[in-house]
Amino acid sequence: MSEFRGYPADELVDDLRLALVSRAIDDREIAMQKQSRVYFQISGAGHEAVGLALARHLRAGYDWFFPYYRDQALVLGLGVTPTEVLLQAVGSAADPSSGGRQMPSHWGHAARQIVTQSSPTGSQCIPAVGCAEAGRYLVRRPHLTADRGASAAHGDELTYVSLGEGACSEGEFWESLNTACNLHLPMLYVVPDNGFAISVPVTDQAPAPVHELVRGYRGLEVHHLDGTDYFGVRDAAASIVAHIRAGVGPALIHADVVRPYSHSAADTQSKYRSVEELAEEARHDPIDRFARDLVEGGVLSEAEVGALRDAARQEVADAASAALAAPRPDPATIGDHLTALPALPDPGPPAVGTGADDDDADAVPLGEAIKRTLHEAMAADERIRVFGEDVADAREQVLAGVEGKGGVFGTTHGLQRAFGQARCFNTPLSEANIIGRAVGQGIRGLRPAPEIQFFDYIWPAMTQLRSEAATIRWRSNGTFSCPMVVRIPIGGYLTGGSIWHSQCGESIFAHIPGLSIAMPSRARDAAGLLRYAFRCEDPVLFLEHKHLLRQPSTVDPFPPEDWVLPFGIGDIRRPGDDVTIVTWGATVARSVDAAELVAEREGIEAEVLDLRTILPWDHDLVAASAARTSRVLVVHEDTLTAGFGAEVAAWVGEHCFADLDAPVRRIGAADTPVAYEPTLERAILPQVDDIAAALTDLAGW
Ligand SMILES: Cc1ncc(C[n+]2csc(CCOP(=O)(O)OP(=O)(O)O)c2C)c(N)n1
Ligand SMILES: [Mg+2]
Repeated sequence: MSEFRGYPADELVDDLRLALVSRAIDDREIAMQKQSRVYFQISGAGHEAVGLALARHLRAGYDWFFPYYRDQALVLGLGVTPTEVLLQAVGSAADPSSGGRQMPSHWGHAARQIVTQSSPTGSQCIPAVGCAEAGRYLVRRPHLTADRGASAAHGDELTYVSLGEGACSEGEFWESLNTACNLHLPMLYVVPDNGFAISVPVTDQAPAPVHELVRGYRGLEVHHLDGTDYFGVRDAAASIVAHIRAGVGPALIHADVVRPYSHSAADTQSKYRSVEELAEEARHDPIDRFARDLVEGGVLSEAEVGALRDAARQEVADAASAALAAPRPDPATIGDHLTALPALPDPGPPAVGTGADDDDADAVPLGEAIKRTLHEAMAADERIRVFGEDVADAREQVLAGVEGKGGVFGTTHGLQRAFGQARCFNTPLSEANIIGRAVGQGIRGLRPAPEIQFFDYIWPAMTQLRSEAATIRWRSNGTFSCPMVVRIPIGGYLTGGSIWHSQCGESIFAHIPGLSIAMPSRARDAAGLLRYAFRCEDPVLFLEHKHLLRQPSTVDPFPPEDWVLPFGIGDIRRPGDDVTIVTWGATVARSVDAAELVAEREGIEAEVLDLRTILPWDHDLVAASAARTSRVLVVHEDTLTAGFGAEVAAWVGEHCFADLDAPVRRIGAADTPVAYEPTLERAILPQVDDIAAALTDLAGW
């Protein structure tokens, strides 16, 4: 028989074969885990039919994929081999998805555009949105693919994302739907519903099935399917996928499936599911049903199904042997692929001058320097897109008659007017949405520049920053990266800023491998560092101190366009031989003032070092200064306990001990939030007098 139910018989047989291979991989991994040759296991059992039926409508290396860990059959359908799957399970260096860094079933395959997967349930949804919108942007700008290394885009490509019914309780799923529907993005959401999230039944997740819950999302095509029925899914998916490829908008498939195996190797489902329930579920196994359909339809005999099953087991056994024989990762490589910062020389001071110069017609404060640099960078590189809350100027229909908003601090003013709404646009009020979309766009080779309106409100984006953006290069063993320049107004000294508009907290991000963090204190450096940030292939947090945006202490001649300041190069803001102050951000000017005060009052000459970037930071500059002064004071605005000063102090203690004549001192904010009333704010944040007193004390040792 050459055809059955409208499909070529060889395709059907091949899909049954892949389903059996997928199940055989689960069984083999479980056995290998018992032998300690695999260190974790999570199965795709019960989800095979839906994955393979969908794979027939999807195109590896053309569409983009953000799968869930139970999508083993789907990725096999997309051409990932059993050996590749098992290379990850055994943790081999040859594992194409992570080189032994990620646990099994964390898919990733660059050539097939299967994007490296993380573990937080639901966090894949918003990057998938970013990927889809990047495709729309790139298909209109093919020169960015040809000349700038962005990924190729196709007018009818789609982005696949899947998640379990349990993960649908995560807010990021809903935040992603907002944008998928609002922008009519070509996205296929697949929710295989096996009734459980580990042991939690779906009835504990939500008041209604997900296909009912999403009804308010205008423009979302919603389907509820039996995910154990290969033919039903394959039939329905034809028109669903055609709808998406036609550009009409996103679709969601809610597919009922089963979970014949426990959640993972760490779970025993007989602890919370009855014998009868499990037996009933076994009767709905999608592979048995598929095989039965093919036998009843005369495509295969029972014996042929048996032979396919045996062959699948043998193929997987051979793949397991190959995986076990493959090379182990080298512990010396653990630090590879964290970031790949471009190597550029220290440019020294710019030719136009180095100090504050209010008379210079081209002298600008920090905020203006950032704004100008954004204009300059966007004019030079069409991959850059600026987005966030309030960053646009105004609706296009009123733009000609109004001044334009351009951010709550005016830093992005005029970008929409100059470059159009495709390049500078507002987002929903959702920080995870902002950063997650940047992740997806960065993966496609764009240079997203998302803005978080206030550092105080960055926390909803923490999963996207820490678990997605910062880990993508490392977890994919260098196969994927997600460049982005996240601009974030930060800090206090605002007189009235209070808890919710004064937070610092850069130390929290300094604890995240994979990020870079810049925190300039003057206009010149802001321009040079921002230019460098846009040359980076990895996520950068660009911290713009709110108090400094218009401060005279930050004013510099605007440096020429080729003055690019690499990260990790500190600056001597005031030379001195008696005490070294290590600082950054808003406490640089306060430290310089304190140094002047004690110089005049007591003849103590303090050297003030501005780190300018804290990840990476300039160890050499600090060590050289400490060797001369023998006394080190670290000053920062962030709260004292576990502030970044603790890191600097510990490093100096460890590496410069022989040079020191006094203990390393630290000054930071009181370990409290920042208060609203000005005398309270002053008492909480480090002041010039606090720094001066510490200098006097240190110089006396
Ligand atoms: C944010 C987050 N919380 C918790 C976990 C631990 N965890 C892993 S899988 C899982 C259940 C997911 O259930 P569901 O989405 O229904 O997918 P299924 O395993 O049933 O396919 C949980 C709680 C996680 N990985 N991420
Ligand atoms: Mg589930």
